[in-house]
Amino acid sequence: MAVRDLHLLGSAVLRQQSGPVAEVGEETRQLIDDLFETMDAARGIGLAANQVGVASRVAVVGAEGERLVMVNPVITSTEGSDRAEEGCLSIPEVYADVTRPARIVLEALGRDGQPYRLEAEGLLARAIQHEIDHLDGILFLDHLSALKRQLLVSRYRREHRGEGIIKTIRPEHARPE
Ligand code: K1U
Ligand code: ZN
Repeated sequence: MAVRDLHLLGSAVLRQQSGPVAEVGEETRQLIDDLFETMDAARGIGLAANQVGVASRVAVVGAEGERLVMVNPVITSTEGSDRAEEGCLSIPEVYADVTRPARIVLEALGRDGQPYRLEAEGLLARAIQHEIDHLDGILFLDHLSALKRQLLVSRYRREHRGEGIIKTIRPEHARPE
């Protein structure tokens, strides 16, 4: 397993539509394991493959006691509406309230390649939606008004000037064992 570098705002892969996984083989299982390791090292609650530069429909979520693997995930139904704060490992130190469906039904393949169905709400539902957005090239900023988005992006660019679009997760950012 390995902690992979994170792609940050400005990297083209974050705006790409990720392609479906044809078969869950060794390469995909390695990617899944690395996504969990990178998510944990970066102290996130989710991570999509394109955030580590791989444009495949694979993402992981670690929230509310669940460790979810999502390969080719699809949200098949939604209900209600909920507003809460989100952040993104690809846009460090930027947070904003985002409105999303409150309850969802997810269908995806797991690490073993078997299909599963999951009903989710709360932070788990939010994180699942955030990660599936990533696979479609959508960032949480896209859910905000144009004015709010421009404000946050300008501030982010000012505060992270010259830092580049790839971030190596350094050990001091890692979760203690
Ligand atoms: O995909 C990512 O960029 C990871 C992202 C997932 C996420 C956070 C918040 C709501 C929905 C999805 C993060 O893990 S950001 C860091 C974080 O742990 C966090 C930030 C704000 C609220 C809750 C958690
Ligand atoms: Zn994100």
